[in-house]
Amino acid sequence: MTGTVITVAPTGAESSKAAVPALPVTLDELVATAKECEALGASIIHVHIRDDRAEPTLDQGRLRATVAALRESTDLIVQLSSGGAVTDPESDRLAVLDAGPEMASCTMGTVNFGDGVFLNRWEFIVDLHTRMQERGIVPEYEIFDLGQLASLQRLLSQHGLPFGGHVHVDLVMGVPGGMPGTAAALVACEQAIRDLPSGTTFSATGIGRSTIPVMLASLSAGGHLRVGMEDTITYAKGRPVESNMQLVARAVGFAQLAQRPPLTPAEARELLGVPR
Ligand code: KMH
Ligand code: ZN
Repeated sequence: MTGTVITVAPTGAESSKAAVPALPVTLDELVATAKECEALGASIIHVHIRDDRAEPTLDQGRLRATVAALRESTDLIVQLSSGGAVTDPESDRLAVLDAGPEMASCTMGTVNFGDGVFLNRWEFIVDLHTRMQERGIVPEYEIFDLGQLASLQRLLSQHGLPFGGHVHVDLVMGVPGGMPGTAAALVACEQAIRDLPSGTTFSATGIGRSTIPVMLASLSAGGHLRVGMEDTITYAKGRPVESNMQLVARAVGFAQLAQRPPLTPAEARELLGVPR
C-alpha cells in the first residue's frame, strides 16, 4: 500500500472570520498556511478564497492571483474549489476553471447542506467534467452521499476518463444532509469505488465531530486524508482549532502510525496524474 496524500482545506466558504479568527482569509495568510502545511506533509491544497471583508468570493482576478502565489511559493498541488458557497451561481463556479488550477473539485450531485441546498445539476456536472478534460485540469470528484458514486460511474461511462486518466474521489462525510461520518459509511463507499476504473483512489474527510473516526477509517481502508478548517474548527472537546497546521500535524501523526507516511507533492502528482 502506498503512502498517504494529505490534502489541506484551510478556509472553506462556511465559517466566518469573526467566529473563527484563526481562519486564513487573506492571500498572505493563505500562502503562509500553505508553506507551513507543506513543510509538515501536505501535498494538495483545496482552495476557497475570501474578499476584503473576508466573505467567500469567486472573483476571477483574486483566483488567478491566488493560483500564481501558491505555485510560486510552494510545490503543493493547487486545487481550486468549483463548489464555492451554496449561493454561488453556476456561471461563476464554471469560471473558476479559467483561473488555471492544476486540479479542481467537481461535486457529483445535489445535497442538502445544513440549512441550504448545494445544487449540482447533471448538466452542470457534465459541463465541469468536459471543460476540465479540454483544459488539462485534473478533477477531484467530491462525494457527499453514496449514490453520487453511481453518478460518477455514469459520468465516466458516458463522457470518458478525466484528464490524466486517473480517477480520484474525495468522500466528504458528516455534512448535515449527506452521508454520516462513520466507518460503516466509509466502507460502503470503498466497496462502491471498486466498481470505478481500476486504480481509482480516494481521500476522506469527516466534518466536525466525525473528523477523527473518518480519518482512522480512511487510513485503515487504504484511503488518503483531507483535513483543515474548512471541515473542522474544534480540535477536541472544548478546544477550538488553533491553526490548519495543528490539523495537518495530527493527520501526519496518524498516517505515520498507520505506516503510510505522507507523500510529497511530487509523489502525489505521480499518483494522481497531475503534471507539474
Ligand atoms: N462549500 C460547499 C458548499 C467544493 O469545494 O467543491 C461546497 C464545497 C465543495 O466546499
Ligand atoms: Zn471546498
